[in-house]
Amino acid sequence: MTTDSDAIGQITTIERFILEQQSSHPEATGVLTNLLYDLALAGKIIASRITRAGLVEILGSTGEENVQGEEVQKLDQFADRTIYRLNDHTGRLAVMASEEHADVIPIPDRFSTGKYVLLFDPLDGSSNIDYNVSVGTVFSIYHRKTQDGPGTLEDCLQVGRDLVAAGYIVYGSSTMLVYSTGHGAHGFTLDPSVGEFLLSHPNIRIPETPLYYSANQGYQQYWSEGVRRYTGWLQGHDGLRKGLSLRYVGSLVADFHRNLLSGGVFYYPADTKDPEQPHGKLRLLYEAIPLAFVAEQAGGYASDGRQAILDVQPTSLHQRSPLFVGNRDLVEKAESFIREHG
Ligand code: P6P
Repeated sequence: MTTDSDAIGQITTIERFILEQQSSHPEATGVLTNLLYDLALAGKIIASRITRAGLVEILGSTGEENVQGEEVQKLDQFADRTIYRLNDHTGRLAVMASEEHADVIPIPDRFSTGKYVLLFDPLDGSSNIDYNVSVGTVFSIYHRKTQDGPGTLEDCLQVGRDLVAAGYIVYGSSTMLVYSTGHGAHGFTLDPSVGEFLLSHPNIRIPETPLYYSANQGYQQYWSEGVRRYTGWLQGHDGLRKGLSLRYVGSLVADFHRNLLSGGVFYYPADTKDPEQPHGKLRLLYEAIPLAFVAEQAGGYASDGRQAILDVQPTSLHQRSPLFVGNRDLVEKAESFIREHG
């Protein structure tokens, strides 16, 4: 006979899940586990503030500009400070880097340093904040490369293949945290009534049959011939396949997350709209690489149009990169169009 308790699906908090993952690694010391806990806590705090954004007069810009030359939204600053304040004193990190800071963020001298490096985009898509469109936090975690003392830029400029963990938090109709430590991609949904992230999407696999393509076709005139032909192919213009539907939120984490669960491809290609930025708008270190890691862990793939994002050697903290990410066959098709037509 099935009792009520049998009928209820397993309820696993992210803390329990991370601990269970740690237990399968005898060498684990718990430092990474605690680092992931604190990122989940940051997500809860940021989610709480975003949910109330319209009520606490936090909307709007601070009037300042960040290193990207973009207006800093107050929620950007709040998210950035929240992640920093949860991690500056724990002794787990050698150094941090954030989209909101021009240089690496050192651990204050009064605190000890640790073996991990944390890179993050505290609130991606922040230009959408005032319109109540989903935004997100993206993070990457590496082992430090330098031996000891304060972490350096070298510790931050690592290829994605060397990631220890990466993930994102999407603040949408619900708040979800998706992360991977290289053993699959797993999704947790925040239950605000108890303040817990509960396992809702174990072992995410991108569906083999894609539904959407996501790109800002308003800039099509600035794309290469290969990318324009690729877009036509996605739309079914060659008659060989049914066209995909276009879905584009203009918030990377929201677009990525939807395609990860529905199947599809997101791309922000190199373009000629800004001669200063020939490699497109997205940042390699704390946007493309962590999302590429999650995508590959879910059976997908990410490319800059010519090579795997996870194989690109970063050379500067805020460098930009073209990004094609989603179903492997769709991303590889983009590479072949670019190879053939530029
Ligand atoms: P566009 C948001 O500002 C962002 O950095 C990403 O979240 C998003 O994918 C992209 O820019 C949207 O850029 O040029 O299409 O408005």
